[in-house]
Amino acid sequence: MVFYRSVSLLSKLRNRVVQQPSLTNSVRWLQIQTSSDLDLHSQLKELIPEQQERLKKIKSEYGKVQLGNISVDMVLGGMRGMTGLLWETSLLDPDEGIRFRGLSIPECQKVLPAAKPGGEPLPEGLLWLLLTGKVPTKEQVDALSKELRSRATIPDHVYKTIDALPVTAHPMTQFTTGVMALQVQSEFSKAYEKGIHKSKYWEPTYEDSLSLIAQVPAVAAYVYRRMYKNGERIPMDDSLDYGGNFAHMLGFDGPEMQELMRLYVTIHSDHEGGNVSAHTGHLVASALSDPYLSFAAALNGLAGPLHGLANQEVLLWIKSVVDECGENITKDQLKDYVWKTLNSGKVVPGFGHGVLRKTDPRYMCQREFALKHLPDDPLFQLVSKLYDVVPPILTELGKVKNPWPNVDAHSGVLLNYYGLTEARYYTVLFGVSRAIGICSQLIWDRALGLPLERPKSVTMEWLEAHCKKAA
Ligand code: NMX
Ligand code: MLT
Repeated sequence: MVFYRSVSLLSKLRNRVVQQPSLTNSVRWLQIQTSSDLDLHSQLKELIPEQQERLKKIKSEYGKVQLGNISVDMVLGGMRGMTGLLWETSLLDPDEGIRFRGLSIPECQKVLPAAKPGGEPLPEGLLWLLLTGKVPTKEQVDALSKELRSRATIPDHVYKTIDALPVTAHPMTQFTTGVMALQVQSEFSKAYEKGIHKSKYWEPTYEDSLSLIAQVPAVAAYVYRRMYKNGERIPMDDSLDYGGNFAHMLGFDGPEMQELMRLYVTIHSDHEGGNVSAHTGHLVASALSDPYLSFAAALNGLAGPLHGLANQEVLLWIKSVVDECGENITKDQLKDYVWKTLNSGKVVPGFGHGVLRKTDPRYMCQREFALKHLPDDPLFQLVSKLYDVVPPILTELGKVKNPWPNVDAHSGVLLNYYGLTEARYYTVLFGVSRAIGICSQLIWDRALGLPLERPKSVTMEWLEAHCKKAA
């Protein structure tokens, strides 16, 4: 059934490609596969030479084509708008939002296999899509779920390493420490020590990446259980998929929470290459640091309040609104609270974006989930009121480029509704999800032989002298 629905949507997508040439490059890959191609590794092996040739051709034919001019504003403004990275797995449009290998979130919800008819996409399906550019069948996704389960055992030293930290340490510190402890098993670093040929780098990177993706939910769940549930670990359930198992190991077995986790992990996985976590992972990996080292570095960027920590900040902020004004706060009271936040020199968490200029589609699909499953929840209603109240205020400030909500504005109230109320933990969930996007691209980084990243920096003195000369 999922298969036939997918075929019909794919044919609609292909028709659209004819009308929108900009989509051609990513969607041209889309195929429905036969259920006999169950092995992801051999699929990749087949795809890599073709993509290596493609990159070679781009370099030789278009190497000198200009992609834009770099202005002083860009250098001083956090490199906004400066195209400087190759990132194959997803592309962000400022107005339309993210596309994973050419597919928008609503399209992924339609074509990626689900745990139940009409359900949310399975993150393993997204991993397959990101790695191969192809929409997997349910059989392929089931095979990948099984493979991830087979790689998910956590060595005992990882728990002991986390246990060495105070239980009050921030969950992101504990999680990243666990990821660093996993690094001792890196196949890539062992192979490099033995002198592996560069043409083979992608193979141990693939091994490390799949193992890392398989293991992060159990490490993350341990951090949660250690901090909030007396350290009682819940073993994996072999009958469950990736997202369902993650919810289960955290201690949530309700079917709606499992569906939420599948959606959550899918939509947080990848957001093209320039965001702080993805860019950090990519940069560190460009030194041929293995996937564990690179992903741990990415997590440290995700732990910042302007990036992934914003999901924690949003729920804490919403709870502070409720503490001060109650759940039935009026829009006028809410406006006053927003101004109070801004006037105290803080940002309104969950609003704004470095690239997006409209409401984040990841916000919208979480809103749809809430409308379906928890329309009467008071905190969801508060989030809806914020959607009306905050954008005009941020617009009035006159400097905010995007007044609309981002992904983090919504996730907390959904998790809170199902009993995952500990806001300080939320960024860890984001981190688990981001392993899928960052590691998928890392495999391609090594397969395509992408070089060490090393942009040029300049001093203010250099800028002054250069600009005077140019004036
Ligand atoms: N509340 C208050 N001020 C804001 C906000 C906001 N939500 N968003 C932007 N501004 C300010 C920003 O601080 C800057 O002020 P100043 O010139 O005084 O330094 C000015 O508006 C211009 O910033 P922009 O160019 O609009 O945004 P930028 O690309 O620099 O930053 C964010 C993007 C996401 C860091 C920023 O919008 C923000 O701080 N948002 C709140 C935190 C947040 O939700 N982060 C999560 C992003 C998504 N994620 O998961 O990573
Ligand atoms: C992300 O998902 O990484 C955030 O939306 C931030 C970004 O894209 O810059």
